[in-house]
Parts: sequence; structure tokens; C-alpha cells
Amino acid sequence: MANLFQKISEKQISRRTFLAATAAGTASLALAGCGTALAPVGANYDAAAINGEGQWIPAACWFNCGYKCYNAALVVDNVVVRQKTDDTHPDSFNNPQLRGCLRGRAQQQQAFGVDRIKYPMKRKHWEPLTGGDKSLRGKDEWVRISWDEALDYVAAELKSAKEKYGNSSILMPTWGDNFCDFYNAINGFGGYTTVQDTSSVGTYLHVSGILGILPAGMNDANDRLDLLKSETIVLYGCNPAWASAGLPSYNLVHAKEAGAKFIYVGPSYNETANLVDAKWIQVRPGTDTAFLLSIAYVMVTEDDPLSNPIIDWDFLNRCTVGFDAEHMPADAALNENFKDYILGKYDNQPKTPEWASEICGTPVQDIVWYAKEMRKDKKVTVLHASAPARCNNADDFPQILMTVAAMGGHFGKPGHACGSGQYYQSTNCGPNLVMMGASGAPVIPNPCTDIITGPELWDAVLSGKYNRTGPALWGDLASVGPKDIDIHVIIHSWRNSLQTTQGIKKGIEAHRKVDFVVSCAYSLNASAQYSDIVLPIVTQWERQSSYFYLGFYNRDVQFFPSKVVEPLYEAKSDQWIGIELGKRLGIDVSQAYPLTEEQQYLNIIAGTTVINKEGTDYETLVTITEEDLAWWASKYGKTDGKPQQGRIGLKELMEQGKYQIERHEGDNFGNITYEAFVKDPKNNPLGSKSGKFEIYCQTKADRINAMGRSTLKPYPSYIQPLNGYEQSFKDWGKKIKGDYPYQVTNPHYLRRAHTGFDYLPWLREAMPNPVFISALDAEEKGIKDGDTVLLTNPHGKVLRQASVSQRLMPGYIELPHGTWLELDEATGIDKSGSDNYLCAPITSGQGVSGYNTQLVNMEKYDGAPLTPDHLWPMRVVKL
Ligand SMILES: Nc1nc2c(c(=O)[nH]1)N[C@H]1C(S)=C(S)[C@@H](COP(=O)(O)OP(=O)(O)OC[C@H]3O[C@@H](n4cnc5c(=O)[nH]c(N)nc54)[C@H](O)[C@@H]3O)O[C@H]1N2
Ligand SMILES: Nc1nc2c(c(=O)[nH]1)N[C@H]1C(S)=C(S)[C@@H](COP(=O)(O)OP(=O)(O)OC[C@H]3O[C@@H](n4cnc5c(=O)[nH]c(N)nc54)[C@H](O)[C@@H]3O)O[C@H]1N2
Ligand code: SF4
Ligand SMILES: [Mo]
Repeated sequence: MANLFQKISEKQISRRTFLAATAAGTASLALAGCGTALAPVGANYDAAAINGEGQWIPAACWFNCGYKCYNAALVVDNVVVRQKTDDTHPDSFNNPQLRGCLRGRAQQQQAFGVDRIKYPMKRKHWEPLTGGDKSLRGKDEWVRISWDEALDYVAAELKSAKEKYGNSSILMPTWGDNFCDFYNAINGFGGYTTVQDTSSVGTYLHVSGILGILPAGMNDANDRLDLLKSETIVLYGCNPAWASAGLPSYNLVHAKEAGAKFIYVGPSYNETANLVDAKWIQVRPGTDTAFLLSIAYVMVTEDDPLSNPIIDWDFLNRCTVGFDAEHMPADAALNENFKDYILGKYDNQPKTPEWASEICGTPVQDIVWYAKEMRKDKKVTVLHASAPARCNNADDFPQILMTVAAMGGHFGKPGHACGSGQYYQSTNCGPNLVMMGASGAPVIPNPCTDIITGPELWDAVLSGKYNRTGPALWGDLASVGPKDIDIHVIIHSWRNSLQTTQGIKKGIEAHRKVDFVVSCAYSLNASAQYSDIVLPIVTQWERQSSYFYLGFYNRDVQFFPSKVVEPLYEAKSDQWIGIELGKRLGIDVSQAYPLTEEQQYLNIIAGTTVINKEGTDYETLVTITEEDLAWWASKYGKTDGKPQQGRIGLKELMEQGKYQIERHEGDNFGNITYEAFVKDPKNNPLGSKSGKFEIYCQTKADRINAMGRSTLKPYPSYIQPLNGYEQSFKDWGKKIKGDYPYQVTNPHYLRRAHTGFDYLPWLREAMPNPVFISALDAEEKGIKDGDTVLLTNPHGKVLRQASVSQRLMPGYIELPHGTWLELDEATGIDKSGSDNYLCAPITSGQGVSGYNTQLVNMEKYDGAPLTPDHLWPMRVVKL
């Protein structure tokens, strides 16, 4: 192998030949430990880069990473030799460069990593239609097979399952039918059982629209120029420095320079809080509703319209229902209201700061201070993530956060907002200024109606029963209830559900129970590892097509990446797989896949519109000439299109790779969410039944209670979380801790996007993925920084190195989300620190994925200490 590398360095073979050669013998390349990438960015490629060889191509950065930025790749001979981020124009606040994070800049290792799955493969001891020795799933060897064999096998398994047990025996955990073109084949074949997971948005999923706030509680704060007008910015359980890497931190720093004071509310002083020097209001995970109820109590009891005006009564009266007995909605079935609840009328427990403090750990004086900071004469923006809503029994968190903001009148006015600070629109909410067109591809709906709630998934596979509560999301309460389910096939595509769903131990059992498991994957993630057949897919650098996250981000911009390199090895696109599988399943693929991927992308580009100068309407963005169409067809194959007139030529746009609107104060593009409603609620009603913010929401209680897991009040009230702080005690009254005394949550960690990127050695080295523990707990347990610690609970055991810090509340642990399972079945210990190995596969209320209400025990590990992750061998498949 050393010879091959020598040859490359001596440039005796071209890089294309290098790839071809390694394609035949990559396993030995990796085994010889020759590096971590097939085409390392190193000395040999410097020459090419320095000599100005190759071409810079705007490149996709497509993972579910929380933001979107500009990235480009320098390509020499089908190899990416360099990457860079946005240098397309000078940087300014009005027209910022959209610079990428460390993950985007490491995509080269993703595409060219030695661990790429290169060929279709099957498990050595797998047998068609029986599964062979199923107990070997996860630890078997792999055998290379041809695409024809692989697709024939998959089709035969699907046909057999359909014939014997019906389509609902095929499970495919997805984010929706229009997510990935692969699904049209399965839907055309009769569909599959799907999963409803509240994952990202937690309890916002079921309550947002009906309360009056925007769907999923997303994209509903003001835009980034308005942020500069706020006096107080609350980061409520919100960490854009990690979870929306890219522009948001820059926007926050500008707001700080413009004079805003920051507050951070949560169990740890995170990177964003640190960046803007926020005042830390400590709140234990899962207890935010208690905290905010006491804020409302202080606001009510301290308010005096003349001497101490805190509450915006005009706002409450005009824009909300259910605050007090005088403002109840017409459909109220319960003669109770929010104000009397917090004053203790119904349960003899006023929601005082002292009451809350015992639960949420916030000092009483901080509760009183925060309540006063929410006063109506302050310009307050509350930017929340959904981390506090990703807790068991947090169904009322969205409503109480909304209620407190409404009490201060912090909606729909310049400098005032309460909305999402997470995800793609973080710090810049509002309608897109550049809107993507449609691909024209059909979405075949899923005829199968079985829909399992995420945390109950593996139990359903194992027990054959589940509680079908998904339809309540669209108000169909009649069909909610217990149901039988008989899963025989699991398909993993576009998700890594074995790793990202609670209860990995049960997940493995479920994988070993069913007849057949197939995965589409780049590298051997947990879902692929426990499969019978793995199909290699191209990265989005290897195809000229739209990608899912296109269109969902920062309203100022749209990105237009191009194919960077030709497909590596035998990897294929999802659509190709869909077509080839579809043919074998006997569906009409010309109906399911009438358009090539390149055609769909051209349609999207041609249909893209941009806001006009007046900010009143959208106009066509791209000018396309006959010559452009010929150019596109010559590069990407036969495509149809018509010439059109817009602002920028097709070629120029594709070279530029993005179209960004420069903003300035006073332009016509600003956004104040809910502004029209707040000015004139009657003529601009919200999506709730009353048309107002519902502090009393009958629909919320009716829908969620119909699922059979809770008895919520229509107004926000505190319900003790499953596996929350209170349950960490054996005796709450005497404050005696139980067997699992620590609370743990799973921050979204900058080394990866969920499980994506986690296997790239550069990133492993840059971010070691420790478990974060408080200095006080560390001292009590004799744990020093860097020590290996063991976290245990009834669901699993994991190891990680401790990062000891003053930034966490005592009793609280952060175990970063999304590692790659490294399970030793003999000891039952996962040394990668998988969050979902510890997360209980249970749920509450609306069926929330309550990742952030989990309990564990922690000890210093007395076995061999962990070595750093970046020194672990990469998961290279030997074929
Ligand atoms: N304990 C715990 N669990 C959690 C969370 C938590 O905080 N704690 N967070 C939850 C949240 S918010 C989310 S959103 C989920 C994410 O859960 P998943 O969606 O299961 O996680 P990812 O790792 O993003 O998986 C996406 C997969 O799609 C693959 N992929 C990427 N591009 C393509 C493509 O073009 N085609 C195909 N076929 N595949 C592609 C990637 O390689 C990756 O394997 O995890 C949830 N799980
Ligand atoms: N680097 C990176 N970024 C990502 C992702 C990723 O995997 N990696 N995933 C993306 C996706 S799909 C999603 S959904 C988003 C998630 O984005 P977020 O919800 O913002 O992410 P988290 O890191 O889970 O939580 C943010 C903060 O909430 C705090 N917190 C946790 N529990 C509670 C609680 O109960 N109450 C309060 N008040 N605070 C709490 C944590 O301490 C943490 O600092 O991130 C996106 N961005
Ligand atoms: S924030 Fe996301 S899109 Fe931006 S560079 Fe990082 S991984 Fe890529
Ligand atoms: Mo998410």
C-alpha cells in the first residue's frame, strides 16, 4: 500500500486511476492504516491547488445540521482537493458572508472517507426469506453482491411480506413521504408503516397551530434587523452557537453591540450564553413550566397599572382568550381560568417563586428579577429552542412560554417577539425573500395508515401492539386508539433510526426479531450495521439534484450547489434505487419517476422567485436562454425547459452558487411576525379556534387527552415529568435521592449533525465528545477532568470522558446527542456514549420524544480508560 501512496505522490498515476485502483482494493488500503481518506488533502494535492489546477464548484452541505451556509469544493480530476466557504463578496452585517462551520469544511472526508460503503453487500449468514441466523445481525461479516442481486433480494422480501402480512408489515421510519424520492416506489407498491416522532420540535408538534402560534412553533420571531431593536433578548434553552452554526451567532453579537442585554434560561451556561455574556437563569431540565408559572404569578401579583405596570392588559384583552374569568373562549368546557390557577384557587397551591424554586432549582430572587424583566415597557425578544419541549409531560411548555410573553405584550411589535431561535431561521424569521420553485416530481401518498409514535416504536415491533395516536395531529380523534401491528421488514433510508430513537437495546432486539432489514447508507451507521443488506448511496456531492433542506433556511438567501464529482464506486442515488426497485416490485416507474433528477433541479431553479423591490410580490429570479438550456443538457443529459426572463442568468447563478438579498434598515423586506394580528386581531385572526392566542385552549386538552396518556387542563399547568427531577428522589419530602440521581439531556453537538459527520476523524479530533458534568458532582464523586465515567440506568450503560465544568447545575449531566454505537454485548457497555442507549423508550401526553427528561447514575469507571475517539479505527467494511 505504501507503494501506491508513493506512486501518487510521485504523480505516476492520475488521481482518477488512484480512485479506480483503490476502488478495487480499498479494504486493504484501510487495513494498512494508510490514512483516513481515499484522496487525502495533503502535500500531493497542494501542488494542484497551488498551481491553480481544477475548478471551484459550489457544493451542497446537506445534513440536518440546524443551518445552511455557502461551501465550495476545489475539484481536480474528480477529487476534491480543497474546500472553502463564502468569499463571494465582502462581509458586512447587511450582506454577510454565509460562512460554514467545521463540519461543512470537513465534507471532503465524508465523500472520500475510507469508510464509504462502496458496493451493495449482504450479511454472510443471511438467508433469503428466512433471515438466516438473525442473532448475528450487528456482528456478522459482509459479502459483496451485485446491484442486481441486491435489488432482487430486497424486492423478493417486500413482495413476500406484502403477500403474507400486508403492507403494514413493512416499517420505514421517515420524516414524511415527500422527503426522499426513494419512497415513491414503496408507496406505489402499497405503502408502509411509518413513525410519528415529535423529535425536533417536541411538544410544539401538536399544540402550536391550535394555540395560535405558527405551526411547529417555527419561524415566528422577527427578522435579524429587528433583533437589533430589542433591549432584552432571552435565549430560552437555545444554543445557536452549536445548533445553528453559521450566521445566527453573528446576528446575536450585532444585537449585543446595538445594546441588547442577554438572558440565558437553562440547566447549563452554553456556548451562546457565553458568547453574548448572558445572565444565567438556572432551570433544571423538564421543569420550565413550573418556572414560567411562577413568573406569571409574580407578574400578576406585582403588577399595578399605575405605580408598577408590568402586564400589558390591553394586549391580553385584545389578543388572547382564557387569561381570566372575564375572557373565556366560547368553546370552554371547564369553568377554570389561568389566572385563578396560578393564584391557587383550584389546588390550594399558589404558583409562588418558592413553590417553583424547589422544583426548578432557580433562586427565588432570579424568578422575581426575570418576571420584572418581562415587563411591558421593555422591548423583549424571547428566542426559544424546542429543547425544553423535548421533555416528558412538557405538553404545556409552548402555551406557558406564549402566555408569559403575551402578558408582557411581547408579540408583533418592533423589538418585541417570542418565537423560535433554533434551526434554519434562527435569529432571522419571516417569509423567504427568495423562494424555491417546485421540482414537478409527483409525491405518491402512502396508502398505509399505520403510524407508530417514536418512543413506542421498538416496543410495537416486539409486542405486536401499539397506541395509534398520530391522527390526533390533524384532529382525527375517532381513529385514535390501541391497534395490532405485525412488522416483518424494516427499511432504513434517510434516517438512522436505530441510533436516533429511544431504547437502543430494544431496538436491537426488534432488529433481530424481524424477517428482513435493509439500509441505504454512506458508511456503516448503527442501522446499516444491524441490517441484512446495505445499499451504497451517493453523497449529494455526487449528484446534480435538489436536496431536501433546500429552501428551508435563512430568509435572505437560497443556495444553488452543483454536482461536485462523479459517483464514487458503485454508489447510486435514491431515485435510481427507487426506479430499479420499483421495476422489480411491478409498479409503473414512468408514473412514479417521470423526471430525471437533473430535470427536477432545473425545474426548481426555473421556478425560483425573488421578492420585488417594493416588497409586495415575487418575480422570476433566473433568466434562461436557449443557449443555457443547451449548456445544461450538455452537462446533465436531456432536459426540457423554456426560455424565461429574470434577474440573473442561469450560468452566473450556478457559478455563484447562491442568491442573497442585501438588507438594510428601512428596506421593504423587514418582518415582524404577528404584526397584522396584533394591530387588528378581528381582521387578521390567528389559526386557533378563537382566532387569538389561546391561554385557555379546549382543543389542546381534547386532542391530547384523547390519546390516553394524560389529563391536561386546557390552560398551562404543571405536571411532574416522567423521569424528571422529582423522580430522581426516593423520598421527595425528605429529599433522599434514588438509584438514578442525575438528570441528563442530549445537547446537539457541533461535531456532528445527529449521527451525520460523527465518523470523520478530523471532527473527532477537533471535538472529543466528552460527557459534561458539574464541578460539584465531580468533586463529590472523585472524578477529575478527563477521567472515564460510567453512566448507567435500567436501559443501558455508556462510557465517556468527563469534562468537568462550573457551567452546569449540580445534579445535571450533558451527554451529547448522536454518537455511533460501539456496543460490547458481553458487558452491555457502549463506549461511544449513545444518548439513546440511556433514553427510556417511554412517552407521555402527545407522545413526545422526551429525550431531555432522563435519569442516570454516574460513577468513575474502574476499567481501562477510554482512548480518544479520533484514534479508534474507522468502520471500514472488509469485503
Ligand atoms: N436521545 C436523543 N435522540 C434524538 C435527539 C436528541 O436530542 N436526543 N434528537 C432528535 C432529533 S431533533 C432529530 S431531528 C433526530 C434525527 O434522526 P435521524 O434523521 O435518524 O438522524 P440522522 O443522523 O440525521 O440521519 C439521517 C441519515 O440520512 C442519511 N442521509 C443523508 N443524506 C442522504 C441522502 O441523500 N439519501 C439518503 N438515503 N440518506 C441520506 C445520513 O447519512 C444519515 O444516516 O434525532 C432525534 N433523536
Ligand atoms: N451541531 C448540531 N446542530 C444541530 C443539530 C445537530 O445534530 N448538531 N441538529 C439540528 C436539529 S434537527 C435540531 S431539532 C436542533 C435542536 O436545537 P436545540 O433544541 O437548540 O438543541 P439542544 O442542544 O438540544 O438544546 C439547546 C439547549 O437547551 C438546553 N436544554 C436542554 N433541556 C432543557 C430544558 O428542559 N429546559 C431548558 N430551559 N433548557 C434545556 C441545553 O442545555 C442546550 O444548551 O439542532 C439542530 N442543529
Ligand atoms: S452549519 Fe450546516 S450547512 Fe453550515 S457548514 Fe455547518 S454543517 Fe454545513
Ligand atoms: Mo431535529
